Amino acid sequence: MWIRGCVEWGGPEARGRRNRRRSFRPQSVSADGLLAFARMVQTPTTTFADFAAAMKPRIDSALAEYANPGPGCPPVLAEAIRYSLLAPGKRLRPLLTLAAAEACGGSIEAALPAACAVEMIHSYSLVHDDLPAMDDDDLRRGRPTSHKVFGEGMAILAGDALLTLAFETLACRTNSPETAARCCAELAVAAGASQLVGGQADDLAEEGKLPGVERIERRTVEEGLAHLESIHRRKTGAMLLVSLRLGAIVARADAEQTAALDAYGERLGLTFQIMDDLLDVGGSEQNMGKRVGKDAARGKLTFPGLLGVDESLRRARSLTDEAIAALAPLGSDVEVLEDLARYVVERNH
Ligand code: GRG
Repeated sequence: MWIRGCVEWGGPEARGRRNRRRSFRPQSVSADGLLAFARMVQTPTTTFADFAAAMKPRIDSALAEYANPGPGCPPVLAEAIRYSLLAPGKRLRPLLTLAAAEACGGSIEAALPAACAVEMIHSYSLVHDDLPAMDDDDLRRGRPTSHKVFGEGMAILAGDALLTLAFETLACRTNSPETAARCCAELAVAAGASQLVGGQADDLAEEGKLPGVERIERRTVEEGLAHLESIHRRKTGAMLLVSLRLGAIVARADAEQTAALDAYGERLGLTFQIMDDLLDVGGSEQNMGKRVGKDAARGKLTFPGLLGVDESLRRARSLTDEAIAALAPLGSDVEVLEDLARYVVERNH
């Protein structure tokens, strides 16, 4: 099962899409659409909320325990690593790992190192994404970004250390060497050049931030959508999907269970990104803990920009229904994953 995943994810999806300019116009968003969106994001869910409330302290204390570099690590580097990793994030990816492990009959305890490893990669990607050379942000998780506090050089190094710490955590703390090796291989592909990093590169190219790489000209909404989905399947979706797959590996899930989680994860990833785009339009900086309204200001390729708020919401809801339906082969132990999918489409941060 994991080999199938590696082959699929390793495809050269990103190649050959550069060197042209894009030319669609972002849509403006209607006040009614924004109002419906604002009403919707106020509805909290319970089952996932209970699971998250119980699991987040365990995730946070495991992260704090694992992120203790040895004596060779300069104190300020250790501080920068812990500053970003232990900042108050939603912990969505580790929660996915734990919920997937549980849905496949595995134990939370055994899945904790894998859950922390995905959060480490996620944190590194946020630290690097916030740098001036990338998204250039000064606020993340309600706090000044790493480079604002520690300087650019130290923020880059903290990100590098988090990336390698993820693999050290998997290799040294997972129960069996075989499970550790499978998890490392899956995570390396998801975080690598064809997925997370490749999606980020195409996203930066889209914004004209990679000198020498021209933006692609897309004449139709369909072309824009296909490119947008391709970016987000890699940049955002791959890490959500691998979070589920690591839970499945640790729980020794069978092929049918893994396929169900894949189908769920692919839809969840796209929904997450649509909502992220919508929250950039209609969310609040206080709830999000980061700047909002940046996408429209930059004329960025986004779902609400291409489809409008109403159609983006309709798609997110329909993908959520599909994600929940995809869980059927897993049987009855899927309430948390079902509710998590609803949370993603209802979230306000
Ligand atoms: C630097 C290789 C590299 C990749 C960066 C993470 C990322 C790729 C970009 C961040 C920009 C962004 C807003 C992406 C959209 C989806 C996303 C990853 C949002 C942040 O994840 P949350 O909402 O954050 O789960 P918390 O802080 O709650 O963990």
